Amino acid sequence: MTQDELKAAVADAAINEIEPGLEKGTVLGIGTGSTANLFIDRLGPLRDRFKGAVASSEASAKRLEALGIEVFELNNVGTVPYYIDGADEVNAHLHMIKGGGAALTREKIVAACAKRFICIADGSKSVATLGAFPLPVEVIPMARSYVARELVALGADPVYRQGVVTDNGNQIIDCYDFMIDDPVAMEARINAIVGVVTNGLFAARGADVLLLGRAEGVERIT
Ligand code: ABF
Repeated sequence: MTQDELKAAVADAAINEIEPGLEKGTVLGIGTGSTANLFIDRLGPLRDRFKGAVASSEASAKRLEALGIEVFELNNVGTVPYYIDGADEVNAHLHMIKGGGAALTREKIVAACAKRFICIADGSKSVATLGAFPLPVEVIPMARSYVARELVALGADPVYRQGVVTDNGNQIIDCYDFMIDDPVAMEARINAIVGVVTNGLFAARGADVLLLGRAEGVERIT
């Protein structure tokens, strides 16, 4: 199977996971990226079965609206029963690196408001130790150099992601050569640097369910 076919398989599996719980008043939390896009596309035909969605990016909001799915502001919704999103890497504890698409902060906020986080990923995203994928850190622009120096002190090789402005008007630093043995501690440590908005470690609040696409089928890990 190709990577795209594996992504499609986990998007189907996520629909199966949430469909029994859909009610007229349900507002879903929806992520960002190519795997999340395949999930969004499958929600279109179900749009009359639930109320709408909260999106973790402007791009996902547009895609949802194009399918006739109403997009709500998180502040007007409170909690969502499910947050469905992809990942750049995921380990056996369902800790993740996210933010390759620069949407990490909104993703983390919607995830924080979700009763269940369903991570959908093809098998290539499964790793023993997080960090081969460069860890994104969203920073307030004027703090970029300071934060980069602090990241060097933590052992990372920080690289400014040129030309990228987040939906929040901030910048992204990617941390290379940074294998992460304790994702919960490192997430907190990086977030404590002044000028960091958030980092792409999703460990303090990891996923509750991982739907992992493998050639032999979709593995469901909790
Ligand atoms: C979002 O999309 C991000 O957190 C992650 O960076 C990315 C995964 O993208 P894809 O599904 O395209 O691999 O979930």
